[in-house]
Amino acid sequence: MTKICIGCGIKLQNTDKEKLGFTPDLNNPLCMRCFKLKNYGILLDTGKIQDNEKLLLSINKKKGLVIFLVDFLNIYKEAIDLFKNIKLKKVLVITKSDLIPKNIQINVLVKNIKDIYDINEEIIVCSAKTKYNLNKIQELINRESSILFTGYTNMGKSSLMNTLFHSNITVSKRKNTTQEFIKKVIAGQVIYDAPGFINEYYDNIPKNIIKPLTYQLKSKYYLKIADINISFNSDDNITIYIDNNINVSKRKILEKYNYDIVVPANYDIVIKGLGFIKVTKATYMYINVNKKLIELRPSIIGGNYE
Ligand SMILES: Nc1nc2c(ncn2[C@@H]2O[C@H](COP(=O)(O)OP(=O)(O)OP(=O)(O)O)[C@@H](O)[C@H]2O)c(=O)[nH]1
Ligand SMILES: [Mg+2]
Repeated sequence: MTKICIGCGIKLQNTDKEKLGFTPDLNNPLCMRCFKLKNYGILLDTGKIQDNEKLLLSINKKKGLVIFLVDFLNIYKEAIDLFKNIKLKKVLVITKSDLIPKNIQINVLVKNIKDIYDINEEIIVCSAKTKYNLNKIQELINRESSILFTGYTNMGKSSLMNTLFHSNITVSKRKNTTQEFIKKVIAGQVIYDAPGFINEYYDNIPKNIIKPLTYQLKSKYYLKIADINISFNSDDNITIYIDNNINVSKRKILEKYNYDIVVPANYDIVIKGLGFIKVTKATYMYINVNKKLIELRPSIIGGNYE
């Protein structure tokens, strides 16, 4: 009988150390990759890279309710488009609510996201870590015979599965942790954890609540955020929502940039995978990252929508 790794869903094998699914003993519940990831945080192998199109097709072939996860810092058009491309009954879950700054009103945030991205489905904000609102997720689940958790990699699908169903799926800050669909049958109910969709954006997982950083910018200054240089042509207060472990510094005179764009008042500049910057006054922005990594949107934090 085929044995499956309980950590990532891959087929176990004891013949080739170099290949995925290896374990020296087929009686082990975990493949070597999960064993090392879980116990030592060591990544032996990046794992199978998912094909987003195929993944979407297999999800759309399933039945029941889809729970699509996205965290507060990773809300951007591609993620929402992916959600919209799911043909089954679905809810959008904003996870890791423990990271959301205290000044943000959750109901305002949800309303803004619905309006800006034109979402008709229910949105639930929750945290696997603090268990905030997990009762709401549980209520939805109780009404269904089949449930599937999906979303981009690292959004916390497996963490939520583990908290809700006391399962032992491998969770890590590395991309692609879950390798295959993991099926659980609990009291006749079928529950799937899915491998994450992949992207090539920044990859950052904050550990603690985000403290917004406000800067009073003068046009001759620029900000260095991780490896990103960004400057504006107006004097304004901007607020940055990113992991507070990322270095942010104010510097003089921006030498190089490769993208410039007009940013309307009360807009967010989303840096995909990292977070976003809210500007209050209309401005011109100069930035040294690839255009693909940037999205502009009306601010999800108050602003016009307050
Ligand atoms: N602060 C916080 N971190 C969380 C929460 N849920 C998950 N995480 C962290 O997010 C990271 C990714 O979690 P996973 O559960 O492995 O994410 P996944 O969506 O299953 O990822 P893939 O299997 O790669 O698709 C880990 O570092 C978790 O500790 C949460 O509610 N709060
Ligand atoms: Mg997972």
